[in-house]
Amino acid sequence: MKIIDGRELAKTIKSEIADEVKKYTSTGKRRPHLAAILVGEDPASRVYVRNKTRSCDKVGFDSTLIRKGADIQQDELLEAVEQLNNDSNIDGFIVQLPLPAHLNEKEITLAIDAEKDVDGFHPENFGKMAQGMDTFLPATPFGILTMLDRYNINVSGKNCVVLGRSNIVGTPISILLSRKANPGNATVTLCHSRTQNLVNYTKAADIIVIALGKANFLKKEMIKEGAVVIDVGINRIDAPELEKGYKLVGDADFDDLAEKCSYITPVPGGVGPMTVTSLLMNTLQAYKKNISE
Ligand code: L34
Repeated sequence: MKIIDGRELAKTIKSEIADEVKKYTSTGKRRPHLAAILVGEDPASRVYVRNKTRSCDKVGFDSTLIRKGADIQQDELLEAVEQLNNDSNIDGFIVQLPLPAHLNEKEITLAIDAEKDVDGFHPENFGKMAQGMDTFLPATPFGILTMLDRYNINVSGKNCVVLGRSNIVGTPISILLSRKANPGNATVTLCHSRTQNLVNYTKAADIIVIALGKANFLKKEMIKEGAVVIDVGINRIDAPELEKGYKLVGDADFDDLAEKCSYITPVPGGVGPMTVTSLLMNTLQAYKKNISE
């Protein structure tokens, strides 16, 4: 079994991004600029957004973090989005999800200027993605494609099973893996909570992408020998013996699967860091377009 080291790969790609940024800034161009809106105090979201702003520093981007209270009203949040849409210093921005339940996530996503939507969540960008047009790919799926690509894992013609149909992971990665592209050209099955006889699908899979949010769900009995396991889940489970009081585990039972799979992504240190890196890639793409206009 080989580990797909997302942390290491993220480092490599960040240094590539940093080199590219230097090429521009050394000729007097401004730096790329990413902004993030974080609503409320969700501990996981705070960590993710912090990782994003720190990574901006590392690659030579400017970053702006806009924090709003959990009780912010829809109108106010829409106004904050509008401000970023109109701010010509900002190349791209994100609204970290999930939002508190009283807010309308869909309306917020629609309000983001598609040209600044470095998450690739706006339906205009999602539609372009589905049709194979040039656009921002959603960060987590983009990170997964990059891992498969850089580890030379052959996807074409393979049976890929995606577990989970969220708008930000399961649905887009199933589209991307089946597209006529590289990596792509897979035969994809999208499984979800209503899927019957799930194990029949997972056992037939050459590549499994699991994004369910269920700690240690995937076990060795459920996969075939030599399968590739891409674990998107990040679950906090109680660990009173640790100072933090919790530890992170994926949706795949890493120790159980280790012997049987050919490749696996660890949690932490797998898909998560690649999500962050992919957001930087999208921001760099937006920046390049902006400075050439
Ligand atoms: N708008 N909301 C928007 N865009 C996104 O792309 C996201 N996503 C997902 C949740 N909400 C979002 C993220 O940023 C998931 N996600 C994300 C980002 C970073 C990490 C994980 C998920 C990450 O850095 N993970 C580390 C450890 C994190 C920890 O210590 O808790 C890892 O090694 O997996």
